[in-house]
Amino acid sequence: MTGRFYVTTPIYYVNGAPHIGHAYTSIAADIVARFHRLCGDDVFFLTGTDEHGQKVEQAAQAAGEAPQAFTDRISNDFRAVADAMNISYDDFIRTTEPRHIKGAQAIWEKVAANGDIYLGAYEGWYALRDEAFYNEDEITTRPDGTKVAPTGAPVEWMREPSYFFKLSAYQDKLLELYETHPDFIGPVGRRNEIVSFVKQGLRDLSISRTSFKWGVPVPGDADHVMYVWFDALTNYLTALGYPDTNSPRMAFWPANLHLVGKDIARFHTVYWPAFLMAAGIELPKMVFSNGWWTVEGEKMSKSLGNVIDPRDLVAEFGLDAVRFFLMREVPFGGDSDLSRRSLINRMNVELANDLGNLAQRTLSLIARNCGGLLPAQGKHTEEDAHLLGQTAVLPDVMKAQIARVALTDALEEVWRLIRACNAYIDHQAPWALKKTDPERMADVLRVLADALRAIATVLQPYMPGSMDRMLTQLGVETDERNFDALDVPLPAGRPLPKPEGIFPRYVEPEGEGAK
Ligand code: ME8
Repeated sequence: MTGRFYVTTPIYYVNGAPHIGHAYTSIAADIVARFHRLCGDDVFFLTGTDEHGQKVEQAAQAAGEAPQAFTDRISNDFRAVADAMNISYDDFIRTTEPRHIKGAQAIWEKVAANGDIYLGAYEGWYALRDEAFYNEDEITTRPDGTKVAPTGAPVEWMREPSYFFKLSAYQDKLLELYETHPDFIGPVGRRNEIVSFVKQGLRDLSISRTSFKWGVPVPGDADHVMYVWFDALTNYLTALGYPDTNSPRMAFWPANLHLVGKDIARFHTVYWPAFLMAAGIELPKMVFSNGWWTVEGEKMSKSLGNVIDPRDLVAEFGLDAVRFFLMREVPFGGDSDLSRRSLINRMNVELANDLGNLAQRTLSLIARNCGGLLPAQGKHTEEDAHLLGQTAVLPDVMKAQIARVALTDALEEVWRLIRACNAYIDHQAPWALKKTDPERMADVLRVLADALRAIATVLQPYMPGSMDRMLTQLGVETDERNFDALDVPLPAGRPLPKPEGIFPRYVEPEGEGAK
């Protein structure tokens, strides 16, 4: 069954340069989007940049630029990274765009009309770095007297007039949501964390600021700008054309999947659904959070100088190897470490050896021994049938994994089949059959070509460029590359192009072996 599918990435703050962590969430969302397109779904895939708030205002000041010029520049860089990583977004929203500002204000007005916004004064511990207030019991004092939030960000006592959102009124409704929609928060560890956070009680949320100007003006009160999270979260609706309910894109609401980092799960699973309930708008189906990357065992930070620009990794290792590594290294949802050694190891073992060699061996035997023409499907032995059976169920097995955002488990399923193919080719030894039983050799090669076609088809979302090349070498036309097409065997005798290696082994440049 096909349908609509709406998937989003967080919109990234423009107060710093894009790095591998941002690219990670975007690649994951891209895989989900591409996967659904292959299934025949009508997909809308949104990414963008979050451009308001005091942090951005200060970053612009530090760079000696006007805020809009500053955000234009950094936002363009985020877009360039998305393009460099082959992220197939359908729209790129910027929160400084008029369409967003108008929509964010409309949502505010809806929430206000529901009686859930009131004017008060805010006093509390505020961490500028996190753009968040913290409770007294969350604050610790360092030996030098600085008070810090659990994130390590310094906090200061703030008092200012502020509009509040009646979050406290939504505690029970949120708990009911988590209870009745167990898939709303993933993975399950994060879900438990959020449930116990909400059970501890929710306080009303300050949602406006008067201390700076770089934000969306609060409708009807020009002294206030919206708290950046109220503004930012609404992007998922404003990009669809909200409040214009006639906008064709509005058909994509509610979103099927918000992919976010674990650091912002709370904003998406507590505040966002509460705002939507207050505005009388349907809730997204799922918020799934990914873990965090460290680099060679260390937290990425400007002061350590280990912040990785994904473009540098791509320049050295190639785009698809990087996309593959990021999804393969650790079960999606968990924390992970980016280590050069591990990346090279996976490139050489899993891409070059397991998959690359399998394709190369099969295709070069077809080129050499079958005149470069795809052999016909032959009589199947028990072993053939077993491998082809495993091949036939692969798309459905993957669909089930992708539905629960198990992006790494899905890859593991593909590698299980790749390993089975390698065992099969070694056992059948088609190279030895050329003299003894050429008919059987052709049958074996066709079984492998069919398995490889399925493998390359389902791997397209992960490694679009390389799988495009592999499918071309397997003689698969562009309109034969979706999941439905797998049910139709390729005609025998189709000429295949000359095989060329797809995944070269990575060899350390001279003198760098010890790195
Ligand atoms: O939070 N490992 O923007 P942001 C993995 N503007 N993922 C990482 C990461 C790391 N080391 N570092 C960042 C914001 N990320 C808000 C979002 S949404 C309405 C507003 C990823 O630029 C991860 O997905 O700080 C995280 O949630 C996101 O980048 C935060 O990006």
